[in-house]
Amino acid sequence: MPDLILALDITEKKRALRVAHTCAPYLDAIKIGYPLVLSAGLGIAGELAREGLPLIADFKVADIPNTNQLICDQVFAAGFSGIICHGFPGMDSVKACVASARAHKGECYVVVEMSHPGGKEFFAGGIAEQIASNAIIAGADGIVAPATRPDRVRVLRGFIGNKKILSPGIGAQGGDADAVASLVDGIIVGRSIYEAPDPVAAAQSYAHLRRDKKA
Ligand code: OMP
Repeated sequence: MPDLILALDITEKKRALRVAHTCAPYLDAIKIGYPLVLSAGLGIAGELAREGLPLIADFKVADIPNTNQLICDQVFAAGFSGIICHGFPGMDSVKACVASARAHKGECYVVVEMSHPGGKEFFAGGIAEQIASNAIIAGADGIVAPATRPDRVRVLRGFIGNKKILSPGIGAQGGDADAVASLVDGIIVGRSIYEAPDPVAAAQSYAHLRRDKKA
C-alpha cells in the first residue's frame, strides 16, 4: 500500500506551515518545489523538517551533470531527503543527481512521464519506457509516473521492477487514488488536500490506502 505524499504547492509561508503541521499525522512525506521555495526561500525546508517527515524537493532538475550536482548538493544541504529530477537530459545528468543523493544519504526520483494532458506529447512512443530503464541503470531510487494513466503506470512498473513509483495527478487532475494504489509506492496529492475546506479531513480520507495506517 502506498505512502501519502502531500504536494505543498502553497505560496503563503504561514498557510503552508499550518497545513503541513495539521496534516502531518496523516502523511508519510511532504513534497515542495518552486511555488513555495521561490516565495518562502530555501530555509522553509528546515522549518518543514521539524514535522519529522521525509521532505522531497521537486525541482525537476534537468541540466548538464555538473549543474545538476551543484543544485542537488544544495538541496540536500538544506535538509531535504529526496530530489526529483528529469530523465530526458540523459543518463549522465541523472547519474549526477543520484551521486549527490548517495553522498547525502538521500533519494533520487526521475520523472518518466508527466500526468497532465500535454504529458502525452513528448513522453510517448517508448520514450517514457527508455527514461525509466535509464533511471534504473543510473541507480535512481524510483520514478515519477502519472496517476492519470494507470495503464501507463502498469506498463512502466514492468520496466523498473521493485524500484519505487511515486504517482501524482490524483484528485485535481482527475486521477483516482484507488486505481493506482496497488501499483505504486507513493501517491502525491496537492490541491485535493490543501485546497479542501478541511485539509486535515481530506488528508485523513486517504488513510485506508496508506502503508501503516497509523492515523
Ligand atoms: P495536484 O495536482 O495539486 O495534486 O499536485 C500535483 C503535484 O505533483 C504538483 O506538485 C506537480 O508539480 C507534481 N507533479 C505532477 O502533477 N505531474 C507530474 O507528472 C509530476 C509531478 C511531480 O514531479 O511531482
